[in-house]
Amino acid sequence: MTKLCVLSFGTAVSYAQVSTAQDSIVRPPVQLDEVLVEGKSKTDPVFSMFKSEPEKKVVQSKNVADLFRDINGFALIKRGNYAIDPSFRASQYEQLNVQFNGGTKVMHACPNRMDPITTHVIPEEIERVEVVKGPYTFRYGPTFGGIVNLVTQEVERQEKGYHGKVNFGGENNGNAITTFANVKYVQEDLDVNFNAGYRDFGNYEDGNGNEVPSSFKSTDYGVQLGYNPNENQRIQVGFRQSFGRDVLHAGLPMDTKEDNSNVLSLDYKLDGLSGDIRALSAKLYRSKVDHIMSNELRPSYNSTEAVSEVDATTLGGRMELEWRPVQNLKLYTGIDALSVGRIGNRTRLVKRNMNGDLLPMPMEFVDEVWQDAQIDDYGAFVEGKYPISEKFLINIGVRYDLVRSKADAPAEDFVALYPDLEARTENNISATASFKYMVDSNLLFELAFGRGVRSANMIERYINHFTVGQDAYEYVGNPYLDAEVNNQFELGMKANSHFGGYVFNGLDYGASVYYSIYENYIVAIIDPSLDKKYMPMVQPTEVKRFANLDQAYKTGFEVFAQLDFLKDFSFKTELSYVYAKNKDLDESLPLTPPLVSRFNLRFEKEKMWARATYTLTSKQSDIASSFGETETDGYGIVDLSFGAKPFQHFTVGVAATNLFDVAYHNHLNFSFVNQADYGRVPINDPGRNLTAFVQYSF
Ligand SMILES: [Cu+2]
Repeated sequence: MTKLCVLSFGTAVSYAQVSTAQDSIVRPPVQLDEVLVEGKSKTDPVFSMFKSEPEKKVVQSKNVADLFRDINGFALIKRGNYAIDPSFRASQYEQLNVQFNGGTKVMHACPNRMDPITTHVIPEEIERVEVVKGPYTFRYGPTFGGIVNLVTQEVERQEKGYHGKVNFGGENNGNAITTFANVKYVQEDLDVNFNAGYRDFGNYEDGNGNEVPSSFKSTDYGVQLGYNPNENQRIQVGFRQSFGRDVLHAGLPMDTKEDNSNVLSLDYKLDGLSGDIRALSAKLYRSKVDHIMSNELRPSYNSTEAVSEVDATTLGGRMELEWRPVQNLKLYTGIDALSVGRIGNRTRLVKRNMNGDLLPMPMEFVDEVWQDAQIDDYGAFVEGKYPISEKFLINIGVRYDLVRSKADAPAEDFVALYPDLEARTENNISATASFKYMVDSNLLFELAFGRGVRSANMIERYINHFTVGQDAYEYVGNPYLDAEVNNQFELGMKANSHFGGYVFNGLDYGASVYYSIYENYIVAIIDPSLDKKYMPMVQPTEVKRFANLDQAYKTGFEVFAQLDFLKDFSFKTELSYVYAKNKDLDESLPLTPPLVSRFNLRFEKEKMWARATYTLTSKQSDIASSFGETETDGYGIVDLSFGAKPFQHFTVGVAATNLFDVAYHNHLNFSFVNQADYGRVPINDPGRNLTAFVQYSF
């Protein structure tokens, strides 16, 4: 009898699937997992959002900054125009779980983060940016501050046959050019996708007409092969390479000569099962980054020639099962692994003594940059979604991480500092519970708690007297750091209403408020017991060591409202604010962005679209003085863009960013370092930039 019930239930479910599938005429192919599923608010994690770039409405070639610019709550950490890291609600770097396509990671090789994950992809390739705003799901790896999933083109969703596009972009500020080509061939059981791009950016000028050393060249390509053995399975292999050349970093002591990366990934999905197990997905990947940087073009080259050659190898994978143990309970169980190994040295040729006199014989020194460090994380997770009632959904998840860390080639002075240095194992437990209350299809309330745990990264553990911060201090790692913990609470709502037959057609609005209690927050603090290793006479003469804070927290909110009017127009306003406090030092936590308000007027028709944005960034006076931060003035920036489809297959676009040529810098920008023409002042952002873009697609 029980069996029969299961059977008839199974039939009912598959019947339901068939009837929904009929709407789209053919059954959609199996899709690989992403963090969010469009239009499935019942399965998406709580407090998630995505930004998709409808490629037919494009007006300019993208850069990494553009991927995040319009997402409320995001800010950018810039070391120049190339090495740009996203920051979300004052969480950054490894505090954010940044990945490609539901789990692939590319870890940087450079101790100065000249090569973050965002530099190893063609921005035009990114079709969608998915965000989970806190530690509210642990299916995609350990998550402290949130998940950022960069989704490249999903070929399996595309129409059958040959497709492709070619585009060219030009920018007047910095004489930048970008080119990109894509060809794909999609069949029922087989698909191929090929991308290639080349970008050449010159130095940009700020609003005062000063040139900022920021030029770079990058060449990228990627191939992806998909095979669907039957309608329930998909296998996908991807390989991509990226070559950065001659990258100038205004805010770092050296420049990139070469940065080569490659990523190989293998994905498998088995879907549509009808027993207790409904789906299986698996992923394996390997990425490698080789990085060479030098100070050849910098003032310090006169006294010391320095070249660093560093490599990072990342290996990882995940396997997940989706279960339906009882009716309506969606249970996910899985394991994952992430292993990062880095090697490399800095070679210094000292040509002058401390008084500036030429040495008769230059002296060569070799410094260990990474001390052959390795960090492995093995995780297991269980997460369940259950509708308590039609409108009330609960999600509970737990995750365990075993983190192994070691340094195979520690420097002598590092061993002297940490005599008992050996491999270390940490056990981390993360957990989350959240609720969604769907009052009706137009009103949603969300409530969540998440405890996200992050073990220290390799810089925080093993860096040995390098200037890796935004300030000029030498930093020393601490292999015994406790993992930092984010206990985040969040409450939010989203609503929309549509009115027909009026001037105003619709109103969307939403807000969320959060509070994070941090345990063992990791920052670098001046340690009087340490002596400076390199150039001990040059200020600052103190040394910083990474340490755990006792008490710290952050709190903040995001609000948005969008009004649609006259059918084709919309006006959107967004606000994001975060306040962070380091109670131990009675100051803000570093890298806390100021209040940002954005006003956006948009016109959109099938063959023509335009947009005006006014972004008002407030003054930031809540600063982390111990981090070398200074107050940053507020500023307002106007951007305009216009695009059209004059003929079939062709899209053209023009845009003006920073229309009024305002000279400004964001609070999170790095300062100039080791530059002939600049003292240690924050790097200004680009002044007015006029861009043009053409795209042919078929
Ligand atoms: Cu570097």
